[in-house]
Amino acid sequence: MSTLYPQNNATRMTLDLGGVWDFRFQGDSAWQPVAVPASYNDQSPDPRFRNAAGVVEYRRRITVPAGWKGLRVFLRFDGVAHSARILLNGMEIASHRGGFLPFEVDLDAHLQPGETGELLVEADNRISHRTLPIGVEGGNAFFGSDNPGIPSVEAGKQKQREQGINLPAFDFFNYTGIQRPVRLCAVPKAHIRDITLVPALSGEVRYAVETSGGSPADVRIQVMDAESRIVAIASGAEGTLHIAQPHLWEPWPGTPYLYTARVFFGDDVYDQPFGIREVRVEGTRFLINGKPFRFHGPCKHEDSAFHGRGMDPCLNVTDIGLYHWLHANCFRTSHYPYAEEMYQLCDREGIVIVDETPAVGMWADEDYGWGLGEYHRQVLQDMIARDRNHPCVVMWSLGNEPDTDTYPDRAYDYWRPLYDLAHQADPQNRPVTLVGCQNRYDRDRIIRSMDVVLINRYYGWYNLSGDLETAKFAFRQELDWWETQGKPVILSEYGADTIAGLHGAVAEMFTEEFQVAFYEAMSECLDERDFVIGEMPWNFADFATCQGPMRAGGNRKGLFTRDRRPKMAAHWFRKRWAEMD
Ligand code: BDP
Repeated sequence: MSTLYPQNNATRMTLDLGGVWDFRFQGDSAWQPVAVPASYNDQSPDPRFRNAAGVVEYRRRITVPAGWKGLRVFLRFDGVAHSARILLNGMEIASHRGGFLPFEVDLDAHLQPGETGELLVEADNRISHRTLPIGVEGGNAFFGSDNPGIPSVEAGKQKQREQGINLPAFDFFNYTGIQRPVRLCAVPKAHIRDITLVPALSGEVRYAVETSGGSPADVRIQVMDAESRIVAIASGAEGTLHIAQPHLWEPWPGTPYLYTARVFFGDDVYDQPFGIREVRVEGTRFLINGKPFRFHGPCKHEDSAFHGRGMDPCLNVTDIGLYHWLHANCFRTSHYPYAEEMYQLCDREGIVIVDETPAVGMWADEDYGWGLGEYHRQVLQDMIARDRNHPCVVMWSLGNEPDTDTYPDRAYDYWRPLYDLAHQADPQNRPVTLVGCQNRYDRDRIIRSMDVVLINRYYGWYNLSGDLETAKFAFRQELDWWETQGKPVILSEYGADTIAGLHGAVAEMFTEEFQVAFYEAMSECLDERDFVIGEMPWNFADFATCQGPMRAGGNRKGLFTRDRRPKMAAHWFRKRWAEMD
């Protein structure tokens, strides 16, 4: 399939199929309304919307415009979680595994211009040891110690398993459904399939264009600057463009200058935005355009009221506005690739992204024996293919917090080929990482072998709880060890659950004062170390999780509440990061 984001222009057309669709749980007879794109889970008070595991059905009618004769017509799904089967007039025409990356469904053989058909999308929200993210059956999935060994509790867990209950092995609500846009698209029969751009600071841009039909030699390409002036031209399917006195794409607060590569091929045309910037690791430095870059910005989730994980441009713009307000310059797409519109916005706004696969929950996978590898490779390749032209993406994350220390050699053998694959698959050869959880860092082999070491740490919260002086002592001890490794390190998660409005003259856990004290303590340790090149507090905003004894209405580690009101810690970071600009 083509990885190009759908475009409307002189030769390409898209019809947005967003709106209210018919919806039902498979096996039900009645249909009810559900909005697309959005997670369905919060759209009804019926508890099945939040809890049921299995297949749901979405239905609507689609008509291919009569004027689209002679074109290639297809559907483009930006993300259906976690897997989808697509039926037209009762016949299966496609299926797709994985909820966070796009897929296309060709309609040419099924629906002619002028014809109408019934489109049915089956979405399956079940998660297991064979999906990414990972699910487990029964018990208290994310919150480990659920009274193991007690006969009556074990009997209860067995009963849950028999009921097919599946629970996330990860700490965010298992939002699902048609969460991203669906479009009906038309492109010329002979068309541009793919565009790869590899810019260098000199202004040389290597390019490759993949085409379908026609003769690839007929490709022409024009680069336009931000004022739409043509600054370079070339022809042929592969080659090099030369831009004189190039403007660089710089992270915020610099200028994230964007060029557009306009590609012509027969009747087709496609505008691919790009930025000129280089990313490199040198010693313990992370260089963007040759200058040391310090990452500072909270990790995110795609999460909000009503929409769940649904793509919401208003929310994206609001969030990135708050990143500017915070003087933040980055985030990690914890714990899955986000909707493409967010990367477009970050290209434009100069916010740097660490792009992560949905490989989360693999702490339950300590022996790596479930045969996920092939699928994991596919997801990694698809993510890189989708996102490789974005200047905002500066690093790939293979996954979050797998178990890497129970069997360090097996973990190494599982993750190292993925690391190599990421380097091979990315024409820009960005640095690659795997995010490590708080484990036996002295036993683990794989995390320390990454280009940049990303570690999640909860000193003072999950361990040494509330005792920030000792937390600092312990964290410093670990940092002493990392210092001997000679790698750049980013603290990629650290945080404290905080109930907005809960205060205390003494800074105790869950108060806003404690959250500030926690970040003060951790920052003190970070600021002493040159090899620490970034800090990514957990999390930007409070977010929904599955139920559990440690989650009061979700995860409360946000610097902002779920409706994006700043807690004291947001103000604290705003001051700290303003000084780093
Ligand atoms: C880390 C996970 C993250 C959780 C966080 C927490 O990477 O997904 O939400 O802990 O417990 O282990 O708040």
